[in-house]
Amino acid sequence: MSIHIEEVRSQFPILDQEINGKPLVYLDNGASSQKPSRVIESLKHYYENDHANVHRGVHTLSQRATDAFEAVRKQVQQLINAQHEHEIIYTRGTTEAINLVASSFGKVFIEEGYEVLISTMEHHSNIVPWQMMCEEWGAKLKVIPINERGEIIMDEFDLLLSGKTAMVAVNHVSNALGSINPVHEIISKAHKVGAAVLIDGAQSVPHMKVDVQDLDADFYCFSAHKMYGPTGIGILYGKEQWLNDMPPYHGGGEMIDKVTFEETTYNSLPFKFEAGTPNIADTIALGEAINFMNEVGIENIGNWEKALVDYATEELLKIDGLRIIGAAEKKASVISFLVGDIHPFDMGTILDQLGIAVRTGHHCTMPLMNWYGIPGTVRASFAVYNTKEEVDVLVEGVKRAAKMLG
Ligand code: 7TS
Repeated sequence: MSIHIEEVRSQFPILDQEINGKPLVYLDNGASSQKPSRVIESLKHYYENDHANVHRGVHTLSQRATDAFEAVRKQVQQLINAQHEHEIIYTRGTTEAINLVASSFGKVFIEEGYEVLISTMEHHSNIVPWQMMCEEWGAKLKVIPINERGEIIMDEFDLLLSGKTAMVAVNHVSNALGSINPVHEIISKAHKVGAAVLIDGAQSVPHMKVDVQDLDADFYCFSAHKMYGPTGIGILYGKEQWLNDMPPYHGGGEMIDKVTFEETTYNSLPFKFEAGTPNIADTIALGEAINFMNEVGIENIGNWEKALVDYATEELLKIDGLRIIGAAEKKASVISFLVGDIHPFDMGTILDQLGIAVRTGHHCTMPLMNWYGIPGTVRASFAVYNTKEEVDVLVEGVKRAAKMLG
């Protein structure tokens, strides 16, 4: 099977518009992807027909909402091949998922002198929560170096790993460079010294098949809004044993078993980590996003995007003075670049005039940009609905902007 691009595109109403008098070319999918009609309609259908609070009513609407809400947990379990449904925790997104782990894991498993390893190419949301955790418990944050191509240097990782390593937290795919990291190897090496591993999958789940059991990941996090789903809902996968041994993150309704003024006992998984009324509508709509991805085929999505990245790389490199930041051997969905000494913001502004949406700046990876000694990049990031014609528009746009600004 391959991609029927017109059929795929026609499912995304937002793409069919002009920006500044030019057809929209949306290449900011790393920040957030657009939504197919079925996701948008799911939100409307839910609020028009099924809305009530979940897990607490005997009435029909509450049961309907609960069934639809819980059915998505099963879909997510299948999407990433988790062993148990209760290992899927609903969060607001990747950021909240990482904060949950850093906070709860830290309380039980981090002591003074322990170490947490992250890589040079982490998103701020996979840096700051660990800094906060280390500060709180007297642990040390260490950074795994990368090479100029934007690849983790595995020999350096080996040197950093020790009996003191309690947690290794790295992304599966870098949002700023597109590098696909060897997480399988990272996990197996970390486990040999008894460390847990959290994988930030915000940029991988939308583009490739992920199997958390095959990876043997302890924690795996991602956001619905980067995978054709709504904002405000994300997933924390955690191995049952870890989640059982970790204390709750937030206190409140839903996460309790029994409450007295003296003492509270906690609900079982996954509810122990889901205090308060959850994001019901967006969770249900995430189910439609997963249906969309499964129907197109996750491998087809990845292959199509790879073809776009390869084509764009080839064509962009023909432009005088253009350099691509991040040339990892294995790359997905992202191209970051600079042209001469043109500031990324200026380039982005002219591209917007031409209807082309890219992201410019540090992409929430300031330490990585500092490492490269650059203020930021222009980033084109692809989704399944992008076309080769759009790559051509980008390339022409960059040429034009370079001429104007150069
Ligand atoms: N981790 C990675 C690798 C990301 O790319 C992002 C968001 C996050 C974590 C945070 O996800 P959130 O859904 O909780 O915000 N990345 C980007 C980006 O590249 N441009 O805008 C957001």
